[in-house]
Amino acid sequence: MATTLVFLFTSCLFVKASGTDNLISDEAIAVEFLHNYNEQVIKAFYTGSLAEWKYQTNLTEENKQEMVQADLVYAEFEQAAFRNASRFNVSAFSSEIQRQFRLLMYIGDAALEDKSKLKRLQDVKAELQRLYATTMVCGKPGDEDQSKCYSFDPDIAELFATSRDYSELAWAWVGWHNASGLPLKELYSEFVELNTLAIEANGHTDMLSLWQWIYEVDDLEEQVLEMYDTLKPLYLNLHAYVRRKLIGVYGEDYVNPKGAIPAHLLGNMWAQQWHNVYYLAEPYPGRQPIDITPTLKAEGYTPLQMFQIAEEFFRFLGLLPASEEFWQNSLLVKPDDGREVVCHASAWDFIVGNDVRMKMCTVATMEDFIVIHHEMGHIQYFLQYRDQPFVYKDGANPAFHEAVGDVMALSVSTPEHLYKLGLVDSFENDPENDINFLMKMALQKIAFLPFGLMVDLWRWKVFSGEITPENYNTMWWQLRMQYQGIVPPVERLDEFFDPGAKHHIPANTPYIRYFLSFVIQFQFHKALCIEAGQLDDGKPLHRCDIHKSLKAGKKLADMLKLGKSKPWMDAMEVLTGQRIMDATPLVEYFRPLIDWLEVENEKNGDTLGWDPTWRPPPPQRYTSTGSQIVTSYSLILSVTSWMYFIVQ
Ligand code: X8Z
Ligand code: ZN
Repeated sequence: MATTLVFLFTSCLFVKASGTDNLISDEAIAVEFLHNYNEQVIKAFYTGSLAEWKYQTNLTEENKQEMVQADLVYAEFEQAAFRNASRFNVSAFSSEIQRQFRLLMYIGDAALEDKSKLKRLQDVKAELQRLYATTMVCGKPGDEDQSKCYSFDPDIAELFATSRDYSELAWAWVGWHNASGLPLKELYSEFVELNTLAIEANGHTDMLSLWQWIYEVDDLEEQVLEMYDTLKPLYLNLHAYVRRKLIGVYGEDYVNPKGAIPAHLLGNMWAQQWHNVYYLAEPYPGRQPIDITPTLKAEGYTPLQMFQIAEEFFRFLGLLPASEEFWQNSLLVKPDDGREVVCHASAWDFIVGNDVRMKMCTVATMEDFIVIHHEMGHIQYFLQYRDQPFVYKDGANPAFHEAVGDVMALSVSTPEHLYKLGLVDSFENDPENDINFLMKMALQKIAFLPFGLMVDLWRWKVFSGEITPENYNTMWWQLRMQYQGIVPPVERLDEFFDPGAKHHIPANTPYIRYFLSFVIQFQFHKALCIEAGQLDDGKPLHRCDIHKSLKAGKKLADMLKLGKSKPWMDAMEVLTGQRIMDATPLVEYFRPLIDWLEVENEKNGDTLGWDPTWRPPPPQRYTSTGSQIVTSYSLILSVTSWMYFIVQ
């Protein structure tokens, strides 16, 4: 297959170039070359994507081998494309053709010419994904059968979202971090070495410099740090407020009024979004309901119905319907036929026809309802730019791709919209209900910002060599402490590998895209609300719902259709009239809550920030599995089987 493709690809060019060594300056030949490339890359990409889908939806050794082989075939195709493209002198071509060449000539891992290294890199990547996705946590305290094990989706995720038991949460936190992260450590450092070779072979010094190239800026780190500086006061206020509320549940011994927050108490394994602890942070208890999980469960909503609701929202904006292939080929629930799958939600563009798919182990919760909208945003982008050449079938920048579905969710999450959907039984716009709603949104959006930032601050330092395997974990926790103000429930020294306990590290999915998306989605939201006439009568931004606005839908589609054909500043201008990523609309959206939090924190004498030296005491009941060694700050427990340890 590969040889045929490569031959076709090169022969077409050689006819025109007729054996000369000189670079080709004829733009007409370049256009024909790009045309041929587009025809052929689609087939090669499709074959590779199918193999990857097959593996991620059935993590067997056989499927892994098949995928690695397919990756190598695709790499050969890309190498040939690169070689052929190098025969052109692009400098005199139009900027549009130059852009296509520039994008085509970034070939990722395929730049690694040493075949055995390339194969090893693909093997390591596939194995990292499998190890993470198949992690189980065993030996839950209180379980009669101590050999019973739990996977993250749905068991551990649900425990984290619902438990208020300090020790049980600590068990799940330690169990997950030990079982998922630790076994990846060595493989991850090998991955860093090999991937660095690929980055260098593409002409970049390190990962940050590669990503700056992708974002078409030369000061990405400075830009995001500056952006975070303007948003930090919001986070500090939210942090102080939630910390005080946590003290109300767990007491001052476990949550220190001036300390960082224990990482396992925030309703999410990575403390990245805190909406699951809304119950303790609700500013005005007993007001209008804003959590639809009870309704989804009580009324037995199926994942398919949840997807249909989301898809309808897009269609009612005049956007594209999900394709037949989407409904036929997607995996919307975790298979119960014994297959092991990568459960972390993802959207896939197979490029050929309208073959777009979703892979998600959906459960009936509000969290998943929001994730569905997020993923449907990716699907919509795929469909909108389907007529662009291959190299432009991408977001204007990666953050744009992440923002589309979240923008929809900003409208869908409003109490008024949930009421329209029949998912809450009452709604009333008043200032106290607004503050409750904004608190819920802040726990999703503001709480995320420092995590969204620190993941890649860590990864960039790993790939620049500043962080080495010996201090992977210490540096991870240093950044977690510095930015998020959280502390692990037990000491985590460098023998552990806690970054590996987060999907995007073993999967090597860049993360700064989410930080930026959480900022620009409010820019997009505001622009669409203006277009929908939602803000005309002085309605505040957080109450805007663009539901059924064809004008807003058209404006969004105009931007999405561009794909990556223009620098992101141009795409941003089409939708917002601005050429920068700007945090002002986010601040405007949360303004009533920010003012409320400042007053509240001051009234309670809360100090913003945290003392980085404070550590939580060991959990009262403590447990671990197998021969793992769990180190706590004041107590070292070495366990051989399972242990359910009562300290007091
Ligand atoms: O990974 C995702 C999406 C798929 S692109 C579900 N997100 C990040 C995460 O889960 O860590 C969305 C928000 C951040
Ligand atoms: Zn996404």
